[in-house]
Amino acid sequence: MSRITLTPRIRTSPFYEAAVAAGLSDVTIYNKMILPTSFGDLKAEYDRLINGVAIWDVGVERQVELVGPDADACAQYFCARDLSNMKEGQGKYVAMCDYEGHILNDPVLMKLSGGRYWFSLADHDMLLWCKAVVAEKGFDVRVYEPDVSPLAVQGPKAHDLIAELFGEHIRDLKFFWFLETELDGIPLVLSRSGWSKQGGFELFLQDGSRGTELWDKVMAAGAKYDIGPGAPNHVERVESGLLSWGGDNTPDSNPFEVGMGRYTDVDMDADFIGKRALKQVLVDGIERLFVGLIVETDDVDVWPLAERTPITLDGEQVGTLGAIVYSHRMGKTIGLAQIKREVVDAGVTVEVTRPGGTSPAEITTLPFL
Ligand code: THG
Repeated sequence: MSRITLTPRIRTSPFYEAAVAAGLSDVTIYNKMILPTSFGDLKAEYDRLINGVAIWDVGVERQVELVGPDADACAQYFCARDLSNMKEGQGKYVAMCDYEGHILNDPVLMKLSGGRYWFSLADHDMLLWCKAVVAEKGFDVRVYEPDVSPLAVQGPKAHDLIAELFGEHIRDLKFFWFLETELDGIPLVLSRSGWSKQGGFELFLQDGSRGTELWDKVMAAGAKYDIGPGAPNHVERVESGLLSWGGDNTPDSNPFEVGMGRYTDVDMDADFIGKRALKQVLVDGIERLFVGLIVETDDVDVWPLAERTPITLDGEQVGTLGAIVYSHRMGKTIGLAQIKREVVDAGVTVEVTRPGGTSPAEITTLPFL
């Protein structure tokens, strides 16, 4: 076991001090920031997410803001999803690709008032990419990282808790829609979103000096629901088939190979980065699919997976394993993988390399639950 040395190169979020005070035990690095991963009892954190309500510091979901006369056109140029019907107050899950059609990120894009957009990003250097493209294309927009830090409140009791803090009207908020609001003078955006399928919200704090204050208010209101600290839950997200960009996929993956085909509109009128390459992918055929695996093993000690491992068929590599967990609800060990299309279509049993050994695995569709 090694420890992480904090330095000014690695940013902490406005909720970091509150998380440490709450007993933070494990962290990882994400977007060059500290991402909490556990408070010392992974099973209790899982149970709280499935049955109760949990609070997560996800300040690592860094924002890139676009603002200016060309913001609509610029946002569209970055996204492989048709944004023409997008409304203010709405978020959409989008793929951002490079010119070869490889996916660079899978953010939630939010359309705010005043012609602003936020890319709420997964792990990559997207501010650099966005600044370069905007400058080269001559879009009339400002691109920068605003003072915004998401705090997730997830689980079946999140709705009652958030209704108590913000009012009953929040129950009408549709999935991925949001309100620009405040909590006792703390400016924030309240969004019905989050990296779990258990329901919940994200509070996008807009004043980095008030992280502990916001955390404490949510904890105080959540006490009667037995709220507790947690982190983006690896087991639940595998069960739900939610993509972890950069972990589940190889760097040369296109959106069709990470399960984002249904959010990819190559036939729209507007141009976007990677459009020509993605059209060609559909002509040539999609080579790999993002699938679930049910792994035949009694060894439940399969976490963490420190690197993607090969998946083989008759000794030949046919895919890569990106995640493997023991599912408490299924009572099975399950994984997420990219596997060659013809192997998926054949429905055969493959062999996975996992922490501790190799095991046969059956291919299945996502989500598991
Ligand atoms: N919230 C916010 N920003 C984020 C994440 C988030 N940035 C990083 C990362 N998570 C981005 N990745 C995802 C992946 C999946 C989903 C959201 C963000 C998600 N997907 C649902 C699904 O696939 O079933 C719903 C998609 C849909 O119906 O449009 O929720 O969590 N702010």
